[in-house]
Amino acid sequence: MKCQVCRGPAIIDVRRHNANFCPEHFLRLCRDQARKAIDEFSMLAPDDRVLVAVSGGKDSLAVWDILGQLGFAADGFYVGLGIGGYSDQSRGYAERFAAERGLTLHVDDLLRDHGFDVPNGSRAAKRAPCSACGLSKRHLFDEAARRGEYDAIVTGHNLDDEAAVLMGNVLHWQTDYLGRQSPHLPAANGFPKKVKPLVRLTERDTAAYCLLRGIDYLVDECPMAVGNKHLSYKAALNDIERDSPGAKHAFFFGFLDRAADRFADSTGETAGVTISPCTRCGAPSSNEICAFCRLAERATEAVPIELGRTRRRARSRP
Ligand code: Q46
Ligand code: ZN
Ligand code: ZN
Repeated sequence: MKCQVCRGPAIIDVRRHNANFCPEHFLRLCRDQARKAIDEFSMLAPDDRVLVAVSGGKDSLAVWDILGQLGFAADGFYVGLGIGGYSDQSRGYAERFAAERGLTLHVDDLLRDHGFDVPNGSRAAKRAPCSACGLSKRHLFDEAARRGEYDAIVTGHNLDDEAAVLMGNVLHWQTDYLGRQSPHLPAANGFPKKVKPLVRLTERDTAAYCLLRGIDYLVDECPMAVGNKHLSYKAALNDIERDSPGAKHAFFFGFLDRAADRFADSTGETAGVTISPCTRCGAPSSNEICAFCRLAERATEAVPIELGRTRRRARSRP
């Protein structure tokens, strides 16, 4: 197996490109694909201040590393979700990555800073754990970006993630979600810009990238992901990809090229929804009290509060 660029010994095959690569040229491919995604979707300006949503897993650490290699000034933001040992370990990986490279990592913690965690929040609000978790992370990332005056939030979502989400949205004809399924959501209504530079890379690519770059990441999946429908969509797409290399890419980028525009009018912003500041926290919301504050209220009602305990804000937060 020879590298398609230098004809030296290859260590990885990338079937959707019908090519093999040596370590050096595989790493270059990953950087080039991220650069291409950034340019193709006008994700970032060279002087943008970037906040990376970091989980301690391979995708978020890979995107943080690639952004640095591409010359962007990027800080990280980690949210402790209170999911037992998984959260403790993931925080450790995120902190070590930042410390070893002299990068700035801001840390927020749901229980410490907001009085609840994902398990008790989801129980109290009668929401699936991933629903309570996703809502909390979106809110806290948005708030961190606003507080720290960052221009963009970067997430490590890759092609497998985006194709699986697209499959779920198509299966259920979630037209409002289809209208927003873009790797670049521009800033609007007080929400910061959100971009996904790894949208041209797969999970296998980012795992190989981390291995080759010596990035230590948390391999374990979140224990609360069990039963998450996206995992079954990913498995189905992997089966299709095995017989049809490039199918995932064609599915997702074909949608963006040929169909996404048709759903643009289905998004909340153009469907007559008014956005105003949440009366509790000031975050932009379509309700008087934003979804996060409502979740926090229900979740903290259900949690016995220790006497003398005050909710405090972390000094390290931006
Ligand atoms: S962390 Fe949170 Fe994921 Fe765990 S509870 Fe679900 S959404 S699976 S990215
Ligand atoms: Zn090579
Ligand atoms: Zn609020």
